[in-house]
Amino acid sequence: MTDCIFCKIIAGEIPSSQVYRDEQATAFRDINPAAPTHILIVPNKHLDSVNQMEAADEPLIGHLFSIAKSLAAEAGLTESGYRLIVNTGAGAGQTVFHLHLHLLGGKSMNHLLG
Ligand code: DGP
Repeated sequence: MTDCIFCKIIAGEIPSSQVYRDEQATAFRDINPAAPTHILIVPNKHLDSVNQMEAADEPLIGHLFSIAKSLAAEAGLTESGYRLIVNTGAGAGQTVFHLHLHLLGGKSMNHLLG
């Protein structure tokens, strides 16, 4: 999508602190980190949100979680813990409408969501 900021990051048109890339997905550091480790893991193909995913996207979405697991391990978070968040819809706090998985860790987090 031409007006999607994450599509532009994936295309290299907007700089980002990229930490992972493969044929299906890209991961980069959040511009406004909410924790010492705050990485966004995004599919390279545009999906507005989970609402737009179809059954055929299940392997892709699962792949995002596998990347999150690996990046969490690289960041030393496997034992200390980390949080994965997928905001879906403006009412849930989604501000960028390109599906993304937040990987947050490196600080103590409360059980309840804010
Ligand atoms: P959400 O609220 O779930 O849609 O999260 C969107 C996140 O995207 C938010 O934490 C800030 C981040 N973000 C927005 N614009 C940019 C950008 O241009 N670069 C990077 N690296 N992150 C961005």
